[in-house]
Amino acid sequence: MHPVTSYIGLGSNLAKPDQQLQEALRAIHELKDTHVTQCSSFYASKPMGPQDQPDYVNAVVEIATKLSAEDLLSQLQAIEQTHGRQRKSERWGPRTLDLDIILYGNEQIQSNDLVVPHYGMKTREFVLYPLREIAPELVLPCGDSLVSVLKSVPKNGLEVIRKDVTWK
Ligand code: ROI
Repeated sequence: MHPVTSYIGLGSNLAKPDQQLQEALRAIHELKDTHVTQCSSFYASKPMGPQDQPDYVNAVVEIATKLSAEDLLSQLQAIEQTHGRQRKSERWGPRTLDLDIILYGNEQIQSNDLVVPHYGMKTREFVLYPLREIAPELVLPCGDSLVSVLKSVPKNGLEVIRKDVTWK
């Protein structure tokens, strides 16, 4: 299989979020048949959902992978688990590490456990701005350009907290 370019969203707002993202980045790079090719800066973002939780740290990484989308999902879930994510009953509550497949090549996928492009990507500033940093020319599978989508999404306080992130 030819490698596919995929974008993964990383988020954390518990237990040293910056460190959670850094470790996740290394773990993604070490996945079989997968390499990190670019990573955005780390951003501080206001929580979407309940406001009585800490601010998030978010980033987007670009990978080249030979894993199928389903295999990639299960590998990412395994990384979330080893980083101590506890799934809580509260909807949209705080989390130690969240890894979401934002895009997988130009594919549109809708299965029981996977929807790609990520259903929230077009409204989430903490996905779109980091993505623009590493893929400014991107066109989504629906045909919309990233730049056009961004026009209707304010930054909502999003700010860069770390540049020049490395993963090796
Ligand atoms: N809010 C922000 N800012 N960043 C996230 O990664 C994030 N992830 C979530 C919810 C709870 C929706 N809110 C978020 O899952």
